[in-house]
Amino acid sequence: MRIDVFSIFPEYLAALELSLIGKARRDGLLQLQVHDLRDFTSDRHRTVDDTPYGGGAGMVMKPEPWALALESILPGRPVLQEADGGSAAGPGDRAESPVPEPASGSRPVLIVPSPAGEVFNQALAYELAEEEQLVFACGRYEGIDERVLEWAADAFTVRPVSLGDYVLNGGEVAVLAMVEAVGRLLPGVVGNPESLVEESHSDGLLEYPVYTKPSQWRGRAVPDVLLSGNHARITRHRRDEQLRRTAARRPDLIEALDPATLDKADRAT
Ligand code: 6GU
Repeated sequence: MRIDVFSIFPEYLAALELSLIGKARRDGLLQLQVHDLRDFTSDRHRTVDDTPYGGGAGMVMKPEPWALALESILPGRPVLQEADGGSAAGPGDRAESPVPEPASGSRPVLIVPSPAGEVFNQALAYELAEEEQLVFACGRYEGIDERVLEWAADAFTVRPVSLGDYVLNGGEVAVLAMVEAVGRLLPGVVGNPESLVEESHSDGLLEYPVYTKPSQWRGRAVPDVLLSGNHARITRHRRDEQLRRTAARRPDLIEALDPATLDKADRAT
């Protein structure tokens, strides 16, 4: 997978050099490039914002730096290329010709972090993990001129995406979260793929509680069943804990469950 991130604070994304995602990049499983949006301005002050039409508080990101930035990573963008010997062009002539589309013909997905977007979740992480190319456009201030999103829809699948119902100062922290959630689903990134199966949200429920040694700690015991060696009972216990915890903390997830995925013992819990 290839990921491009555009931001006026590229240093914010330095954390993507660490841990699992950093290793995936060094191992070539993920090609991730962070770009400074100000490199696509042409005035002395490298201006990326201006006052909003219609008035109101704050500033809006200007459209042209965004267009130049997004064009810079499009495969179809015209580039100067050597003309081949068989063409009418003389030796040493240069002709413009587009970089070819990827073989699959799939369009890059442009993700625009915004509290006004669809809410990011594990299902969307799995969906994005199937894409060849993701592009993240980090807005700051009151957001990006809306025409950029309309214009970009010619070349990208545009998806405004939110982390949840609260407001951040810009998209950078949201990109850290989304790239980590998507990146860990790519083949080879998580050492033991089994760990992706048993985690929270993989089956629509929250994860069961976990314990390690010692079995007695500051007057608190690990549940007996986990020391029993009876794997059928352990599986049932963990499933019950998932259901109890999800009902208590996230009743919305219980409502969204497909009843066909529940067994008789689940319904009793
Ligand atoms: Cl994706 N961006 C911003 N600026 N604020 C947010 C968010 C995203 N998700 C929740 N709040």
